Amino acid sequence: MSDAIRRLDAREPEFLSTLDALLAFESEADERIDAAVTEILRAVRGTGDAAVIEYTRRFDHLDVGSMAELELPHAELKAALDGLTVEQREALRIAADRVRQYHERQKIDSWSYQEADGSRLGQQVTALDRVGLYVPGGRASYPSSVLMNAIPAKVAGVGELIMVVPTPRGERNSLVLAAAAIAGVDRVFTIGGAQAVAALAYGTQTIPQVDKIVGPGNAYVAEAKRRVFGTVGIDMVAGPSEVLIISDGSGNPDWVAMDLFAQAEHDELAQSILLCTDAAFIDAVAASIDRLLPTMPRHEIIAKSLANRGALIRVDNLDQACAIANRIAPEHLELSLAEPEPWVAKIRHAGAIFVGHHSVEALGDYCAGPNHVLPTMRSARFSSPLGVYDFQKRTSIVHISEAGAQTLGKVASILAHGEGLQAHARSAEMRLKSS
Ligand code: HSO
Ligand code: ZN
Repeated sequence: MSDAIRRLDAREPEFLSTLDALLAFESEADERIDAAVTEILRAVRGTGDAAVIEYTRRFDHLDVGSMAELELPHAELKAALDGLTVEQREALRIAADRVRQYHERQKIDSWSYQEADGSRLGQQVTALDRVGLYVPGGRASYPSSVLMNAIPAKVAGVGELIMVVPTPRGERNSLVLAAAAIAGVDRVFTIGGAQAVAALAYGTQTIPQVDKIVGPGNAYVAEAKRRVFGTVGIDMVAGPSEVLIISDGSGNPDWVAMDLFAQAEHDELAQSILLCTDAAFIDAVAASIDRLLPTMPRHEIIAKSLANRGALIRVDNLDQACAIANRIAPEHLELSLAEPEPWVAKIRHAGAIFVGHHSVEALGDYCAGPNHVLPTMRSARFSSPLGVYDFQKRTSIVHISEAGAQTLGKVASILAHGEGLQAHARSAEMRLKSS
């Protein structure tokens, strides 16, 4: 029997505490990271371009004389796109179009309503002026994530979208640059790390200050984003990726095993869990894992991830599975069920729900249309997928008529006196026609 992944039984008394321990994930507070980020933020704030150039030389082994050399002209993005195979270019285009169509529907519009006395109240929606998009270098540099972050920003109408991506020793990822071209990114700088976050947050002589920074990054980037929050907005600080599959045993065990692998191959800390009502099917999935794992190029990462944080869990029935799913609040939930539709509404907490045997997470990761930037670490209890609304903001509009000022003036005056705020009371009372 497979020892690649732990087996649990939800009917055992210790189950919930075992589950909670498995879910717990602490991003370790590292004092060295704190100290390094403090220094980098201070230096970039102080000397701008010069500090960014120096850190880029030190950390990315890229030696340039001026910041202008770290900006990629549009022609280079276009060249990256032209250099792809026809299939790659077409696949990126289809994915981008589908993501755009989906996100178009998320746009919120301004609204207002008029009251009987002629007063008008409303909400005016505007896009952010300027947004920074961080794209990591190295293993987790995903062109699909460029699309998922950049397209909602563009759909919202963000004025200028500035991407930063480290290119250690000048090595560029042409799929990432091509995705930036397709998504309509306005400017690209080949810088990374905490220094790139600082440059976007504070602005330098060359890099304009942005209003919000989105996109994933390593521990230094995450810490830098946390620290500049307030000066600029940030998106969520994401944890390792997670999938939870609920099965009634009606699926193909190889498919389920591969879906668990797809999450596990992201990261040794990624989490892949199966909840299943059918003991024989769990055995079949375990056998599929054992057979398929050695065939995977990333088998080492997958094996570590499954051993660290994975589980095959036997449940009594689908109601119990849904209750456990809501406790886990997973980033991705697959309903691998013969009749999945009735169960969708029973899931209250999940970043995205994939309904039925053909709705596999990998499609959502690339091209179904919804965003793949989703709440992790149980934050689906209180937050939502990245969307157009993250790049729009709202302003309240108050237009009170003379008649409205009479009725509201009296109400405000009473409440202001109650709070001991005389100027508030007087400024409301002054609008009252003396009666
Ligand atoms: N599953 C990841 C997104 C991704 N997968 C990018 C492949 N590329 C987090 O939702
Ligand atoms: Zn993925």
